[in-house]
Amino acid sequence: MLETQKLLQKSAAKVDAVLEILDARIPKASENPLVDKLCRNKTRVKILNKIDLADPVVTAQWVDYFQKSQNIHALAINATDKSLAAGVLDYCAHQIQRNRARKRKLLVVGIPNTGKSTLLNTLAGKKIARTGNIPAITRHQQRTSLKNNIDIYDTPGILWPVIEPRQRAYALAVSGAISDTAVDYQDIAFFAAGFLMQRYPKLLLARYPFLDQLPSDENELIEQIGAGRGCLKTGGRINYQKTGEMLIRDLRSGKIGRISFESPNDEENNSEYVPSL
Ligand SMILES: Nc1nc2c(ncn2[C@@H]2O[C@H](COP(=O)(O)OP(=O)(O)O)[C@@H](O)[C@H]2O)c(=O)[nH]1
Ligand SMILES: [Mg+2]
Repeated sequence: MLETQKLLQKSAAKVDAVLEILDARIPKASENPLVDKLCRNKTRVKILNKIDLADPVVTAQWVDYFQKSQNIHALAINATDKSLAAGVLDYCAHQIQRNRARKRKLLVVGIPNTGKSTLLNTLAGKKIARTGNIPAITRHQQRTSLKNNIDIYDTPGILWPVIEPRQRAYALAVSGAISDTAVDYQDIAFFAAGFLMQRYPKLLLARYPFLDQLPSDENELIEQIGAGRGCLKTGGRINYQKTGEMLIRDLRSGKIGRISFESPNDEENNSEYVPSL
C-alpha cells in the first residue's frame, strides 16, 4: 500500500489532471480513497465508464453528485465507443486551460477492471495496453501521446478497491470488479436476487418471463429461475450453484438490462439494499 501511495503521489505531481476511471454501476465502490486523498490539489476528472451496462437515470445522478465537489469534474462514457472516448480528451482540453505550446498531461488511475486499458486503446486507436480480467501490473509508467496536445500516463502499480463495508463488497463482486473467489458465489447470487427484486423488478420479470409475479424472497426467486431454466440436479432438485452462476452472468453481461448497484441516494441510507443473508 505504501509503495502504491508513493507511486501515485509521484505520478500525480507530474501531471495537470488525474483521470479516475470508475465503473458507472458502482461509482463509490470502485473508488480508491487514496486518489481523493493524494490528489486533492489536482484537477480530477471522474470518468464513469461502462455506461452501456449502467442505469442511465442513476448515472446522470452520479454525474451531478460528483460535479458538486470542488476541483472535481465528472463525465460518463463507454470506453469501447470511439466518439465517447474521444470526448474525454475534448473535455480535458477544455478543463485544463494551458498555454497552447505546452502539452497537457493526464494521469489515468483506477482499480482493476474499470476499463483503463480499454480507454487507452480506444483513444490510441490501437492495442497499447492489455485488457481483461486479470490486472496487469504496469511496472514502468507508460506514456501515450494523443490529440489535443495531450499526453496520457498510465499509473504504475495497482490500486485495489476497498472491500468494506459488506454491501460494498457485494457491489464489487456482483459487477465483476473483484475476483469471484473473493466472495462466496452463492452469496453474490443471493445479493443479486434481492437487489434486483427491490430495484429492478420489471427487468427481472422481462428477462425471466416464466416468473408470473415477483417471488416473496431471494431464495424463492433463485428456485424459480433454476426451475424455469432447467438448472436441476439429478432427481430434479434445483442446482443453486448453476442457477446463481447463470443469474450473475446474465447480470454482468447486461442481459437483464442496464443496472446500477449504487445510487447517490443510498449514501445516507445504504443499509437499505443489503439483503438479509
Ligand atoms: N460493456 C463494457 N465493457 C467495458 C467497457 N470498458 C471496458 N470494458 C470491459 O471491462 C473489462 C476490463 O477492462 P480493462 O480495460 O482491462 O480494465 P483495466 O483493468 O482498468 O485496465 C474488459 O473485459 C473490457 O472489455 C465499457 O465501457 N463497456
Ligand atoms: Mg489494465
